[in-house]
Amino acid sequence: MTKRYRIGNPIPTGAVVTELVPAEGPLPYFTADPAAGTLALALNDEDIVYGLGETVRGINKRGFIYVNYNADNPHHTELSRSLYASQNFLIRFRPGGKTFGVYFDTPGKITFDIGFTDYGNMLISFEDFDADVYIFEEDSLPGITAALRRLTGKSYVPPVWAFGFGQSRWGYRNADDVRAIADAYEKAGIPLDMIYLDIDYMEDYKDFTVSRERFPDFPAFVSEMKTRGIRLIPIIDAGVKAEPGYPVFDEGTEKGYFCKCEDGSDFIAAVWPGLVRLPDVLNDKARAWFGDCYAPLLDAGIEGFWNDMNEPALFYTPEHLDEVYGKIRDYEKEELGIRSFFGLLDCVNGLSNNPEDLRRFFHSYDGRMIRHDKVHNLYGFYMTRAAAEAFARRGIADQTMLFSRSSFIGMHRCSGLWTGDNSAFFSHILLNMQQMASLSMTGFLFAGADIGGFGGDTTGDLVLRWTEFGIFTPLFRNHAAHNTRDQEFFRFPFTEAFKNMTDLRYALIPYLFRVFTDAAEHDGLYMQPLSFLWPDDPRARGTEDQIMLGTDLMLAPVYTQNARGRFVYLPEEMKCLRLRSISDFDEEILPAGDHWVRAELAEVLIFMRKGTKLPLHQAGRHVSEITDEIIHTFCF
Ligand code: MIG
Repeated sequence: MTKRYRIGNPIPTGAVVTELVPAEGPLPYFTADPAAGTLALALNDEDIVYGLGETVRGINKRGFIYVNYNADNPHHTELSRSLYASQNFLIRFRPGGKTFGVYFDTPGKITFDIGFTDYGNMLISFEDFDADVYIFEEDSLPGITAALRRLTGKSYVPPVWAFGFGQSRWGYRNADDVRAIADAYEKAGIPLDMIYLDIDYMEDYKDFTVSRERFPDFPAFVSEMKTRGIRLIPIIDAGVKAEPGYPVFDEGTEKGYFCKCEDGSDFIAAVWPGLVRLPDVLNDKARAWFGDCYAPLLDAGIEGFWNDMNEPALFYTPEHLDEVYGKIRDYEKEELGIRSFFGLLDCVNGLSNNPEDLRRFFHSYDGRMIRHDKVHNLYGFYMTRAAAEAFARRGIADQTMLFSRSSFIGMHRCSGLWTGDNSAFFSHILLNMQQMASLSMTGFLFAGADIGGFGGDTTGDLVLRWTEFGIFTPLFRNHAAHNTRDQEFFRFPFTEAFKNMTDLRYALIPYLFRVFTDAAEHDGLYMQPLSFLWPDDPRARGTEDQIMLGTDLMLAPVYTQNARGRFVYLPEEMKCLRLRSISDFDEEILPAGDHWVRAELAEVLIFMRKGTKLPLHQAGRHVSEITDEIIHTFCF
């Protein structure tokens, strides 16, 4: 059963699709302190807290403090409280007791102190104490996540080719760079369905433009690549370059579709294109207009997009820059002591993504002008919704792949996400796995991380180990930042192993896509923690580095360097597959309990539950070449 309780007068978010009449009586479970703007919940020794989607740390969120306030955080570590997404959903899992879920429907900042200050207490603080609070009471953990989905809508299903492998890199500059990548993959015999175009494809970083110099005949190039079985996936940024004569800027300005300052003038910020305006995607008309701006790229044959910088990320605002210059001049007047040196450093470092800047602009939303920080967490969702709605108007929503960096519950209906700028850390393989579980809980099934790591110089073994997990994530993309070491699969001495893993992915796509569409259709999970299936097994409840794919397979990725295997806990008897390729593997039935399982660098582990059939299909170098023919079926 799901009940709604209203606190104050929340600004609508668009997350909920099933309207419920607010329940009578006080909010259960929590102790509210309206003066402090907090809700408190006691946690006992056994309690586990799940949810929050894309956040750092474990699947069990207990013991840390998270701030849901979407943030561009390219250097995130275990200490980062905010990432690109806000999924305000939690489950208090009380083994043997009353378990419930809760969703806080409000577009502003929320702080979740989940036993960080006091391990026995969860304290949720709202910047504005206005929210619709939904309480889910069901008799299982998957029942609770299904109830969230009934409230907020079914999950997005991309076209099947979106399950193919995509190669990306910030640094492919022109058509020849892209051709060279396609050639190298072809030569290595590694399947490839997509090459991503990062910001350098644009003319001066202007959204919806393509550089004529670097892509002389773009539509012809799109179709040339398509003939080779490869789709080009361009990036779209939130900021629109301020340049008279650029139609998107001119039209948006003329129609008043950009975010405004308090005095009614257009808000100005700076991102890659230099000075930009932000489309007011929260406004229905502006959103329809911005969505229609994708048309020229669709007309050129593009069938998929990734939306970036939509927290929104702001390098600086001219207004704040002036203040900083002023302060620097003040510092200049005195002799620079160590204190003032750090003051100076802070004030310069505070230029980007400054919280003050988020209070400088307004949206025309819900029939009034609303200051951005009050609805901050909605921006990425609504930018992406702009595109999805435009695709729906064209009748191509189900043929178009769409995913976004920033997100909020509700966006799961029309788009997927990637988890933003991770790093070439082995620990980020583990983070990827843990985030996948939490994201599935909140309805985001089409998700994945930058395989190999976005920031930093990766190593070949890291890319391979990460790929051995990535072949199971719906979004399967290798991506890296500019000025980092090349990390395409063909760059490393063990190219063969990458080919084998990617071939395995393709042979598994029919199975994986079926698990995915089943989860989407029945409000289930694509990946889930072991406790969702074995809630009464204390060892399964504590397992943070193994994950269920659907309900029948268990994954236990290797996420430490130089490991030649790992410990695995089996809640029941399972069949362990150790695969080097689609035709080279061994199988072993293992009893319930603890095992050290060998997994050499080029080997991936899959554990099957009893009664499972896992088919490998005849595949090729593209998703379109996968046939109904089954080359092998693993059975247990
Ligand atoms: O300021 O477009 O997360 O995937 O390669 C960085 C360049 C902007 C951030 C994205 C990343 C992308 C990069 N972008």
